[in-house]
Amino acid sequence: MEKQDKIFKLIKLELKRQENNINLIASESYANLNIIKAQGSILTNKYAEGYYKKRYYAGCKYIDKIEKIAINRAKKLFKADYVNVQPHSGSQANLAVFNAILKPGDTILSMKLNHGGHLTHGSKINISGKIYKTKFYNLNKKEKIDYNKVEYLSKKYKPKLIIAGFSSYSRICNWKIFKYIANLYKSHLLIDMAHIAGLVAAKLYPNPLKYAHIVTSTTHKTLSGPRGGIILAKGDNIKLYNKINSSVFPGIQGGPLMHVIAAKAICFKEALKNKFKIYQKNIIKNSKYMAKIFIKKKFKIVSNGTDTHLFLINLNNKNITGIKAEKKLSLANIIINKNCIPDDNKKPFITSGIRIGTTCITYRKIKRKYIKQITYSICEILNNINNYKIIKKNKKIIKKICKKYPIYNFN
Ligand code: DSN
Repeated sequence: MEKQDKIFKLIKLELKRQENNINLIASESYANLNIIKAQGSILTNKYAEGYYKKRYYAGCKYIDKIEKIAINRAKKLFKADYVNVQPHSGSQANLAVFNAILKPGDTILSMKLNHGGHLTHGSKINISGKIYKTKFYNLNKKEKIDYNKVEYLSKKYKPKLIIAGFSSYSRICNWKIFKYIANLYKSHLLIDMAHIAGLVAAKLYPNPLKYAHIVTSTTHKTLSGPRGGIILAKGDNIKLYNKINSSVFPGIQGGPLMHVIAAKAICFKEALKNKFKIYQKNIIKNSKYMAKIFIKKKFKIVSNGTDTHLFLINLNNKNITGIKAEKKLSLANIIINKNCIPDDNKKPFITSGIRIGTTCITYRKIKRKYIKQITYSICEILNNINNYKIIKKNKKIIKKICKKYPIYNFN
């Protein structure tokens, strides 16, 4: 008998790791088994470059149907008039939009990376910052978006594109103001809702489709689908939508990943259900609850709280770096990520903060008393960062909670 590829052994070990750890990474989620089934299906065999009924390959009869269903479900879910489900990731979705509406050297205005923005929004170390000029707005002293600065920079630099959206901002963003500023200075407005797409789908965060010319997203964060990207818009700007379609293919991508598009379709259907709304509501409830405990225990929360699935802890008053916190917590099976805080004086690989997200613990339906325990464990470890006895004690507690709340219930 042929020996099984060791990759399968590693997948099993990764499953065990996921089951035995409390995951508080704000950009991750667990996809349900139907999504995983579609993503692991024979659809991976099929080339389908092009779009519905206009493909560069034969044999796309069922592929066309699948992509159409995915698009229609996404339209219904987000109240969109235009959807492209082909971007392989959120980064590809953003790049496709830039490629459709900007010329090299044009100016983008976006949120500063260490104030909560994203690499693909014009950072120097990303292709977006190499092709386009970028100006950055920031948070104000209260650690909320400085809309005056957005206006000031828009007036000064007349950016061709303004980007709203973030990967570590915990508050409700006022899309209306962004729209007002974009209209005033004749900029395109792109809203990247990757982190909050699930909350938007559940109507718990203002829908950016009403305000932006174009919206991009991933499908695997709060939305809890397969890894991938989407582009959406509202209105009848067919010229713009055609430009975006050609920018995705043949502009920056080749064949769409049809197994992922099928999984996206399943995810959109799930997100239309009432139980998804309850799930998203609980994500926010749990996030607010944890943030409150941290504040009570004298931890400093950036923006002084949260309206969403995530929040940042500024560890400067505890004299710990983000990387140290990340490492020590992971020894107790608690997985978080180090994260820059506004105007961090430490490098992104060290950082002065950590980011906490509650999508995964909510998916596991972990009860409040255990969420309290997880938060207490984090506080105890961070307050006794070099005490291995405390780490060991909490690891036991965390493993028990994980066992009580399995993710997949495989046997
Ligand atoms: N890397 C993701 C995050 O962690 O927020 C965004 O792409």
